[in-house]
Order: sequence, then C-alpha cells, then structure tokens
Amino acid sequence: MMDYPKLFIFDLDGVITDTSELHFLAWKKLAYELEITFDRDFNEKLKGIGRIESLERILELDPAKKGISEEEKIKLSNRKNDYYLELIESLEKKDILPGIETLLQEIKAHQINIALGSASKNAPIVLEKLGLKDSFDYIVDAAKVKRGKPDPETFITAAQYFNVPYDECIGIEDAVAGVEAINGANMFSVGVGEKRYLNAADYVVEDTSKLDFKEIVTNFSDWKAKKEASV
Ligand code: B16
Ligand code: MG
Repeated sequence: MMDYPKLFIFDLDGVITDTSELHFLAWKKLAYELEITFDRDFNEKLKGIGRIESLERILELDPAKKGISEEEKIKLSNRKNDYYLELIESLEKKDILPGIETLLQEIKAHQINIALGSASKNAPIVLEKLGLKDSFDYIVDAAKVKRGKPDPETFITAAQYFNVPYDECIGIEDAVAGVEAINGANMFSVGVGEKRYLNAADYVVEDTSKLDFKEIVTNFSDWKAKKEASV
C-alpha cells in the first residue's frame, strides 16, 4: 500500500527558481564597493545561508574588515538587499524552474499541503513575482526562525503549523545545509543537484525537471515502511 505524505516543504532558491544568480550579483556589487574580491565559486558557499551570516562570510575574506560593528553589518546587509530587490523586479512566471508547476499541481490534486521553507526574507515577494503565491498553503517566515539551515527549525516550523508528524513530511532542497536541516527534522529529504554533494539526501534527482510526484511518493513510502519495520 502506498503511504502518502501529509506535507511537502519546498526550498525556494535553487528549487522553485534560481535567485542565487541575483543574490550573487547583489553581493558582488557590495563586495566591489568594499574592495573585496568575490567570485561565483565563493557564492556557492552562501546558498541557503541567511543574509547577515552571508555578509559575515564575505567580510572574512578581508582581514582588514575584522572590526566592523554589528550596526555597520546591518547597514551593509540592507544595502545588499536594496540591490537584490532591484534585481528581482524583473522576475516572472518564466523564471519558475522546469517541472515545478506540474509537481505543485499534482500535490494539490492529491490534497496534500504545500509549504515554503526558505531562508529568504524576500520569499513572499519572489513567489508573488513568479505568480506562485496561491500555490502555497503556508510560507515559513524567515525573520522568525532563530536558527537557520542546517538547523532543522525552518522545516519543523512548517510541520508544526499543520500539526503533522515530522516523518509524514517531505522536504525538497538543493543545498547541502538544507538537506542536513530536513534530515535533522526526521523528514524525508529530496535533494536536487549532484549526487556527490547531496549524498546525505534520501532521494536525489539531478535537476527539477526530474521531480516526479509518483517517484517521490513511492520512495517516501518505502522509506516510511523501512523505518516502521525497524522500530
Ligand atoms: P534574503 P533559500 C536563501 O534562499 C539563499 O540561498 C541565500 O543565498 C540567501 O542569502 C538567503 O536565502 C537569504 O535571503 O537576503 O533574501 O533574506 O535557498 O533558503 O530559499
Ligand atoms: Mg536553496
């Protein structure tokens, strides 16, 4: 018998849309003003990481920036966000990653709840721009999450909102820190990207076009059965 999950929790950047390029451009502009060299490779380390923590990682690239006050950090991260907000202005429906709309429709058709578990405080604006806001039953407020990914808090917040057991939830993530967060919440983790990075995930697909409702649920159902057999 197939066991259906009670909740799907999606990451935003790298799963629903590719805002990481826009985060990169905004950070690059700020880094340039601070005379810090910042490249695409380093940007990889910022995926799924919150705003202030991302800034701190960038500042660490220049030992001269060690003494920057907390107040100044807030100012700098606000400036980066202004650049980012300008860039997301142009986001539209065609920026939704392949396969995502179909997957959302399939989940809805099975009357399963859908949540967004993103580290981004801009998540509601991004979903609005993509025309996807109504597809989500709940958006975790990143501003209220005390411990960001890899801590499971983001995913647990969504499950608690719907009052469903954690092992009845499926989380979908592209970042290593995100997969770790899902696993830490005792949920079924779906990784989107390269297997060699995402080997901790319970199920991995190479890109979003390969996210198939039936495949995911079948794998979830097997995982659940194994878990129950081992108790
Ligand atoms: P904001 P996700 C994350 O999104 C991004 O991957 C990360 O690069 C960004 O710094 C973070 O959101 C915070 O975003 O500055 O908009 O609050 O992958 O968790 O959806
Ligand atoms: Mg992500």
